Amino acid sequence: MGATALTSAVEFPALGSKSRSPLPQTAAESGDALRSFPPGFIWGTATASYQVEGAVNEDGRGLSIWDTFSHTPGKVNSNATGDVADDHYHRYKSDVQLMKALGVKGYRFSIAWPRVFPNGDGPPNPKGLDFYNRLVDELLANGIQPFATFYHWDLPQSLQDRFGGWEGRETSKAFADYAGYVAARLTDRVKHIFTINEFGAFVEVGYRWGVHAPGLKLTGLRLNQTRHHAVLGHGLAVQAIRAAAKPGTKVGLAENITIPAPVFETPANIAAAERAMREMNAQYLTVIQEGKYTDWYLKQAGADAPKFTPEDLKIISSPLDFVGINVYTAEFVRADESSPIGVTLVPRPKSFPHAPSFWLYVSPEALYWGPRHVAKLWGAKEIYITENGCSSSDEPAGDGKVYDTDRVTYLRSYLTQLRRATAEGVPVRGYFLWSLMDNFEWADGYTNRFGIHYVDYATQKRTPKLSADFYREVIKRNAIV
Ligand code: GBH
Repeated sequence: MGATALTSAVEFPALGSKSRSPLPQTAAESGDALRSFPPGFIWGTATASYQVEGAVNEDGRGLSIWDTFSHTPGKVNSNATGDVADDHYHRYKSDVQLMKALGVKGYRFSIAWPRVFPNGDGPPNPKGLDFYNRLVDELLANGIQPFATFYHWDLPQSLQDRFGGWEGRETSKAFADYAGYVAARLTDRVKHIFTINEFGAFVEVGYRWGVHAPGLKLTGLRLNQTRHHAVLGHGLAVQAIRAAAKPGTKVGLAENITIPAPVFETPANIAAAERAMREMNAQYLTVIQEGKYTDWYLKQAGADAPKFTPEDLKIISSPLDFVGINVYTAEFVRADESSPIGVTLVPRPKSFPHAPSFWLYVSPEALYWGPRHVAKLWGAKEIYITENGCSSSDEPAGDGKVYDTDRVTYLRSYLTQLRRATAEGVPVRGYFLWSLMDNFEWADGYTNRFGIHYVDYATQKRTPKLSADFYREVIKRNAIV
């Protein structure tokens, strides 16, 4: 296409007229008032151990439930595994350089529990932790703050075998011991810790739907008890981390809250969305923030309600320094007096736009309502967007570049909603884009790419996509471009 093809036949006489002020040249100039983020905002990228590291048999790493699951034929698209993934275990130094080139201020990665404790409990494997020591040092040497997640789903297989994984209370205890051990050794340099990534995903998808490891289909009391042990494990870990960490360490979590957004913003719909927020997250963030399960949840569960003690609830609701939320999509709701909690879910039409990941409905409003609910309902003083991003078909063009304009459009519209939140004073301190690079997308294998760097899995070559160029500009200007 030649440049002339870009010449519009339409004239805009008003733009040239002296009676009007000239239009800004760039979106960023169109007024920082509309586009920019608070000073010191932490722009980052995120990954998770099993999705990027590979090196599954190196330096004494134990088996995780994802090794077992991905090696079971039929569980993962094309029977893909994380055996090699992005080979980040060996390439972490050049991956840090990718981040440096973007200008990110923070990197959210996860620690593979079975590298540190190959059996989940018992003797530690110092060589496993050494990898994270090297990674953290490399990040700091390049001016990037490390943000560590202690559990992003790669549970040691041994805990699954002995205790049924999170079905057993023993796993919650083992998690706390592991968390304390790591905190003692990393918090001289790592100042932000997320205990667990996405209770609402690994429990529901792994233990209820059977689509993720360990591939179980629990119901009733067993499922509710598993949910309870997940939040209990979080609370025990918060206490263990506080006991072991250097002063100044901040602890939180990274939850994929279900985000009810008012289908349009009337006071009644907004109030309904706030009620829905508590109930739709009752088993996870709500009990963590409030120290009790909602009456509605317990009533619905009836005889299947989880068994717990008042002490459990205290542990689960141990105070946090910040709340991290992973934000992908929203659920639209409206006020409805005929519903017992005064709110109804508005159904989605088949035509509702979504990314190649079928579940990823494009709903930028989630990035406004998610943090706003967390701040308003629970008074969170610090919020991080611990993930946000989208999949795209991502085919390299003739020049080798990936022109992922869909991802750029997605990111810009979501960030516009996040900007609305920060402008209103919602205390969002940072944003971690999922993901730094394409990686093992769980049961989808390598099909759905979420990276802003394209990974050629045959050569492990990383190439910045157009979205990486976009993000670099956002970071440079601390503003939406
Ligand atoms: C995040 O989950 C994860 O933290 C991250 O590891 C992942 O790569 C990223 O998003 C992109 O997916 O197959 O029907 O059971 C986002 C929330 C929860 C969305 C689980 C997909 C599975 C749907 N995810 N869900 S289903």
